[in-house]
Amino acid sequence: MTWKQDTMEREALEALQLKRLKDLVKRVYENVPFYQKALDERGFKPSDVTSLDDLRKLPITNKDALRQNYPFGMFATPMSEVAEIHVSSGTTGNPTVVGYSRNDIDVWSEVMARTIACAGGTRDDVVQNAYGYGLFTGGLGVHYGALALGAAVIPMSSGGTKRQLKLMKDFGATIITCTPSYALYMAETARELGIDPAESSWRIGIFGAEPWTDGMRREIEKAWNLLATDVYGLSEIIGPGVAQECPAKDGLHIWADHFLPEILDPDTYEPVAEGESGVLTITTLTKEAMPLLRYATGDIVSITYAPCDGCGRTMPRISKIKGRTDDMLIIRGINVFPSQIESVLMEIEGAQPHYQLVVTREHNLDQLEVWVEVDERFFTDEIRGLELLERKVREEIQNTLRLSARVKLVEPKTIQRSEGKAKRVIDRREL
Ligand code: DLL
Repeated sequence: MTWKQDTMEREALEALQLKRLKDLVKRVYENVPFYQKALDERGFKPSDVTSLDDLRKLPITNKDALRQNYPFGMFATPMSEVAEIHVSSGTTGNPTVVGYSRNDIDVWSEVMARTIACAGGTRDDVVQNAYGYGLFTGGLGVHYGALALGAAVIPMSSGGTKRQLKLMKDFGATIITCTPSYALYMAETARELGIDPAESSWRIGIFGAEPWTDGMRREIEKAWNLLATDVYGLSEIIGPGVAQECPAKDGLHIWADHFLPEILDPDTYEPVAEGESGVLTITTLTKEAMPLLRYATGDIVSITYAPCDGCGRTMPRISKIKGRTDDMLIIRGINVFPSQIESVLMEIEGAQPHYQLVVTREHNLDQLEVWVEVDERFFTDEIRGLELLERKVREEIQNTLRLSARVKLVEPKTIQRSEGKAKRVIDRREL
């Protein structure tokens, strides 16, 4: 099922975006002191928006602005209009607070319904929702979308793996929604319990909230015998339901009638050419309670405006997330994203999709240690097998990333499992 907006001609989409942008700039200017000040400083008035190109004249918003205006300084409506509040867990300082009006919840329901439909879901599906419910946006976002689509939703939340497996079977759930790392963890647990995950009733997985590669996708699809699709979103913009892959798996359709994307150079914030990588920056065209102008997500992607051969949707497609500006490790001057290492590992026979990167500094020199779980048989085989594999991992990382790393092969289940977002990097350098 598609929504009529999904297949809008580009011209009509841009006309709608412009209309919404004009209204948005007026609303934030009148209601959010932070934006009024930023626009005044630029000598820019809401009536100056005459084309989408004027977007470039608007200020960039980043996470710091949200933190500094904690808790409600960025809200554009009084609390009487606010229907729901969520929080994005930060590791330092104040968390980021996001507010939704009643209409924002309707928009969220719509974009999440479009998201589930884009993955191939219908009202006949039974959605097992294993994203965390609570302040995290994953649980309720998927929940609202499933309801709006007319599907049945089982509000599992994350964790309780045995119960997840039991209810999947007893209820005949057809869609699973959770982080990709939790999908792998559940497969492992199923096998331990003597359940063959490949016989599961799940036909589609809608996985996101953390980076994962196509190699990881293959592992999940093989384990669960389902179609694994990628869902992207972030609390500040709305939660899950910003962009979603269709079964063609050729980029994530971003719902650009609500979320206006720009891909910018992370240093200059100038636009990069179509197809080039940059920071995904989003203007929330329709949000009422906490609208944002040009929010720099920190996520690195490229974009294409070509209609999708797979599903016919015209909504632009972003690539899978290639990394984050703040996740980029600089090791001895070389820029490395954890996802690049994951891609290398996933090509190596015997390496498992459970890994962690440990960065230290010894004698003023950065050291990268790659811990990766390998098949059980390597530990029962002669030691030679382990040595050869270790060398292979080291060489492949060297060849692909021009980076020398120490490799530590560890036994299955050594690396900590996660029911939500996996922790891939341990940076012990005190920078
Ligand atoms: O993770 C919202 C969400 C819930 C998305 C469920 C998808 C499914 P936050 O906790 O605010 O919100 O984290 C947002 O997570 O900026 C990305 O860096 C990362 N992220 C989200 N989806 C993906 C994805 C939710 N599909 C941050 N691939 C974002 C890679 C992702 N990274």
